[in-house]
Amino acid sequence: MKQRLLFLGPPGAGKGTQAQQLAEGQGLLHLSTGDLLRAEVAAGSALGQEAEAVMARGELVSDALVLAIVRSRLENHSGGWLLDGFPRNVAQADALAALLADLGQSIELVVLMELDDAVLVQRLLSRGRADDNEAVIRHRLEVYRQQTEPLIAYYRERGLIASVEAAGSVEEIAGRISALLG
Ligand code: B4P
Repeated sequence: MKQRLLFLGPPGAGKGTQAQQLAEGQGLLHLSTGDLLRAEVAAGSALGQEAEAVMARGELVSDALVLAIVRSRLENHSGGWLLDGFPRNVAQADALAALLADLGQSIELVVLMELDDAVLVQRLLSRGRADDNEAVIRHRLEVYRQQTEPLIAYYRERGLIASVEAAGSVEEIAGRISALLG
């Protein structure tokens, strides 16, 4: 089974939900930059204070900050991993490629979770996290279209993308994903 995975998709597509379940089942390191940033905010660290206002607006935290978090986790880990919510733009994807080259590793598959905007907005509104009000959700979708969506072409050119329809129950979607992993 593929062991070095990246989950890509709009906010609310269910990346975190599926990534957590798959990582637990397969014994992979689950690296969610969103969760790691929220943990820093909760701890009140200097990094968290820098990230908090940016996240509340639905914008992307600085590449340098996110990269430092990912680098420290991947450098100290030897098994498989699943990156969830990272990279979020082409600069982060290039930095990840450089980091993986340093570590002598490579991405085996990019799982692209696809879902209609109307369903995304509904899911996030019912979750109700601090950054889940309608205006901020709409802005996060715009940021996704402008900054993250270009990664679909980026990874498609590298032959790594596999798309998954992200509508349906959590179990149905998990089944579709595991069918892709071999
Ligand atoms: P993230 O934490 O990555 O969150 P997300 O994209 O909003 O959600 P995700 O797709 O993981 O959906 P989930 O499974 O939770 O980002 C939050 C913020 O952090 C960003 O806006 C940014 O500011 C910052 N950030 C993170 N990474 C960054 C980076 N690399 N660079 C810069 N900034 C970064 O599911 C959503 C909801 O749907 C949940 O309530 C879930 O229970 C529900 N759900 C899931 N699957 C479902 C299903 N099949 N049916 C019905 N509901 C379902």
